[in-house]
Amino acid sequence: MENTKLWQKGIVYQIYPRSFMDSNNDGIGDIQGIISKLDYLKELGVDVIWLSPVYKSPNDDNGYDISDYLDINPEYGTMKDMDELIEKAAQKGLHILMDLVINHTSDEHPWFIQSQDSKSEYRDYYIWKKEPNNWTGFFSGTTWEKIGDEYYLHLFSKKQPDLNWNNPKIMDEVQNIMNFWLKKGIYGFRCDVINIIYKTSLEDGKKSLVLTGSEHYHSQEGCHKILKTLRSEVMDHYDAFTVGETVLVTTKQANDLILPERKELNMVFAFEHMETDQINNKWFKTKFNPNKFMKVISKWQQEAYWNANYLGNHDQPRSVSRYGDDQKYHSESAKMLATLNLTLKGTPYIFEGDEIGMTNGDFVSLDEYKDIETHRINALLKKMLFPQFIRTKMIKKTSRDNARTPMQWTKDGGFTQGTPWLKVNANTSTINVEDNLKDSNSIYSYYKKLIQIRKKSKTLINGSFKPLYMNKNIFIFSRTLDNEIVTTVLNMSKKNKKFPMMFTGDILLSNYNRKDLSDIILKPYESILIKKKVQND
Ligand code: ISL
Ligand code: CA
Repeated sequence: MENTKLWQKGIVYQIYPRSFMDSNNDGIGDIQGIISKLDYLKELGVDVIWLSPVYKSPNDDNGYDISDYLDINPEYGTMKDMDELIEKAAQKGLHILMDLVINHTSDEHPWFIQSQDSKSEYRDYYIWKKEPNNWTGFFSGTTWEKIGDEYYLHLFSKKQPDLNWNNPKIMDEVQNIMNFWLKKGIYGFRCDVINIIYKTSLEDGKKSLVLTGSEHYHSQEGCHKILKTLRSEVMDHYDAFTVGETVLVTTKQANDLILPERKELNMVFAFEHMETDQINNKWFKTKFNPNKFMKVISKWQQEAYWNANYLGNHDQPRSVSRYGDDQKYHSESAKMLATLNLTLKGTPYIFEGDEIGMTNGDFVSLDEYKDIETHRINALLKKMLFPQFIRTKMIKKTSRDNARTPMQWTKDGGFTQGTPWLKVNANTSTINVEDNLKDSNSIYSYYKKLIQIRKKSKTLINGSFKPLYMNKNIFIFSRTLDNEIVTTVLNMSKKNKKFPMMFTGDILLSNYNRKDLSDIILKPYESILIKKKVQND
């Protein structure tokens, strides 16, 4: 416990700046808005704030298309505001984790503008080719855009040209960016799609329904070399950490990135548990199957050296809508999911609004969505002759805008006095921070208690993980350290369920305020946390 780092035992809270709090009523969240809510975050028990990009950007992908890494998007504020945020956070014992997007820049970055001249020294900052290959992108469709007589690669939108990491100058540029921010006292980086930044070859890929060509850039040796250099040349000189966003990784590929002896990243966000309710890609969702889900979670708990535990983020539907019940058992299932996420082994990540059980958006028509990925997918499905009512249904379930609706502070919203950039969910009238703060039985109050329990528990921070039961939508696992066992019991369904095992011990927390373990029925979405001391024989 003594030598456990803050990034292992702390609670990380992700803020999507555009949607968190608007201080100047232009309908867009901003840095001063975040500053005004630092006490709220401290009170919840947050230690680290992961800030989705606030750098200068044309907002084609809401900031994941950066045009100046060393300046702030004026919609969010100024560098002075950013310095104030870092300083005021530090005064409150909060740390800032920045989002580092180094697979690509915006096409409005000066590097790319100059790179369009084939004779420019910046030409090789990007990947240009006479003829496109057959790779397909993350937002569907082609990954090559023609300027002049050559094409440039973009695995995401055409306004997000991929950087050429075969060019050593990129390493210098990125180290400069990282040092600039670390010298300001930030606590590290969430590294966007970090395991696809090195392209070993531009050969055609094996035809596949999803990401043709990924075998040429996914988890390549060249990427490991880059990460080792960034670690030794930059990160190791600061009290800071990195969490990689690593699409499509296995536990082995994750360990190759995070084992201490690899000296690359400290942890990674995996996606396997996010892909249990889909057929080959996220737009074709299947009915959520808790048994499948818990088996994947349990595998990662036992095989990955360390886990970044999360149930949602700015790219995923809201976890209570997807894995719980945002209607009848809204409160119970939100608390059950919190208990899952905050008692697993690894660093817990909470996405803004999950602490009050915010749900998927209440979008009605397709033109209410703002996300570029959603519009690209809609256009593709339309071309594939999917009728509008099917497209609307698919997008309603999966669009990233579900997670990007403005934070619900009060009954009438409280995010802005202006017109919000994205529609505020009408259920803010009943799901909002103001009401949650006043109610000792609210989802927020449960999160707060759970965070306090976790932060005080060496067993939950450092204990081993052991699955005890994973069947019939019931997930039971234990965490053990020395002579203490903490057991998590979760009914991940809306049905009453018979306890499949007998337990004794002290109830640390229950989302039904259960007083003892004699009643052998688990209620819908019931979660129980039980602590027991065992005599070491
Ligand atoms: O949407 C997704 C979740 O299933 C992924 O395909 C996601 O686009 C992918 O994980 C990469 O996400 C990251 O990089 C993108 C950006 O749009 C996402 O917001 C960011 O999280 C490009 O920078
Ligand atoms: Ca604003």
